[in-house]
Amino acid sequence: MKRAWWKESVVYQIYPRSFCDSNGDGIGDLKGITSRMDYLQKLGINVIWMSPVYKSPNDDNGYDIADYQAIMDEFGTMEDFDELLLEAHQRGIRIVMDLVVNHTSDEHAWFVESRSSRENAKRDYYIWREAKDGREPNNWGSCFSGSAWEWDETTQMYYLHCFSKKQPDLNWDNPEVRDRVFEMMTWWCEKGIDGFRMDVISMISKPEGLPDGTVAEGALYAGSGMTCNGPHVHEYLQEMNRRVLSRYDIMTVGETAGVTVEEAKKYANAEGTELNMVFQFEHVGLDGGAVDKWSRNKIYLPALKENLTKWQRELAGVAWNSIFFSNHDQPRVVSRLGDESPRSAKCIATMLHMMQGTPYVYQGEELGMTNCPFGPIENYRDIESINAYRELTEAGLREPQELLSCIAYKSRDNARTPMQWDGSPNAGFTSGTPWIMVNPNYREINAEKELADPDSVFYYYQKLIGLRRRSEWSDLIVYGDYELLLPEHEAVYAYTRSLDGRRLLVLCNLSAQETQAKLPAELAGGPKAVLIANTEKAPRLGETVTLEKWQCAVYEI
Ligand code: TEU
Ligand code: CA
Repeated sequence: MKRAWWKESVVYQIYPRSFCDSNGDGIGDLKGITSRMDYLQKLGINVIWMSPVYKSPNDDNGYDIADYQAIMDEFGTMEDFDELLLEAHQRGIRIVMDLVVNHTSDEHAWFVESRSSRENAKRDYYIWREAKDGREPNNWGSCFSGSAWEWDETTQMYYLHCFSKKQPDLNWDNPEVRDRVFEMMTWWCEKGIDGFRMDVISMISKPEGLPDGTVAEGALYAGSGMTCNGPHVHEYLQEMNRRVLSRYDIMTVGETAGVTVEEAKKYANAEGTELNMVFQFEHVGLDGGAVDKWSRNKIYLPALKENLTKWQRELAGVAWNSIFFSNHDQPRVVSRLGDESPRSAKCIATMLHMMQGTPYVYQGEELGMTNCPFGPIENYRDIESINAYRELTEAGLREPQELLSCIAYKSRDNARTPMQWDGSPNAGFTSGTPWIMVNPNYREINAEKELADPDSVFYYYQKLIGLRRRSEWSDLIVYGDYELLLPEHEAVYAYTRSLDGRRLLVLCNLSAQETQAKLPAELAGGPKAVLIANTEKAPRLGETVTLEKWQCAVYEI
């Protein structure tokens, strides 16, 4: 297994809009992030991935970029960015930018030109089609409801937008588009950034002829799966790698919606001809509904174990895993897999952080921050939730109260409430009026309180990160082989990690009930060491182990 710094890293994702507001306008900003750099260094992470900070009208909170080489007004200035980069580097923390190049904002200069006339030199920077029988060119739906096509009066044609109508898809088949994107990426690399997280990068190559997709029972349009892992996607990423990525010591992670293990072996191949790793979404799709994500299904643990084990086994030695359950698009994992108790937060974290791959900690996850009781749809801010509520209720496809309870459980806004710094008004996030409601539990769950409590979720994450990055078990945790135990057990997630004759046993009772687990005889002996546990005493190992609710421990055996 080839060593690499990005394999030995722990990444912290910041959603700048909700992290820390330095000027009282209720919106997080770059100076706010810089002011919290010591907190991040204390946690022990060594890479920060920031969601987009570029100029944007914020139709999708920065994932609609109007100028890739300018900073969003609300977030500050390029000088503020340079200061943040320096402060991070001085602490040994690398900065990974969010690269959103499947689409731009409709306010980007390229699109303003492209839509001005059919003959404009930049017309083919985007995907324009004539109406078909007087309507949209195909039956694709936008991820944010409605058709994926928007009619443009000026030039009497439709343009494609897999997300909001203010996020027109770039035409990656046009070599000029690739040139412009690679020039911009080079500009950021020359500034000294340390990598890219690539937004929906699996969608940049559309299927030939843009054919209709299948409209699922209960849906209004064909899903975005049609656009994932398209015919030229690997060709374009290999070109990006040759022309930009391979020239810098940077880290790259693809957000590859719809990726399979087979595709991931190409995107994240060990030869390094494309990206270092990818985010897969099968595990966070296990509690989806029949048609879309709006359900309250719970994830069945054996199914989760089977899926994560597939990814651990299949990529071992041929590619590299990212490990996450939280980000700005996912509900809070302690509400989704746990019971919102600190002990369940630590148990989930242990299950994830002891696997092979690069772990990603999402802002507030290290505190055990939970989903937020938003209540009425008016309290939501996320375009995905608001549009889904309107479309599905107006079409009579979902009953409003039932849908609202599913939105409460799965909305991306659950991850976007302000970071809870302390028990002061607005959780210390802002001295102004926050752009989105603060979770009412901020007095119980906040960084200041947890920094004063040695038994807090924060210090548990600090210890987990320390074990991976700076301990005698680091190589074993980063590079050791993964082997699942007890595949059928409905409460316990147990696995081993092995390297050069040393072995770890990870035991997590991911349930609210005490349970027993039978261990293979050779694992039942007294451990050489207990690396970490979320209870005073780790469970005693034997043929049968009794685990309290949400109890976990990691042993060297
Ligand atoms: O997300 C892409 C994506 O797959 C999301 O639509 C995800 O499937 C959905 O939000 C889950 O409910 C990326 C960004 O992470 C997201 O924040 C952006 O809204 C989206 O792309 C468009 O840029
Ligand atoms: Ca601000």
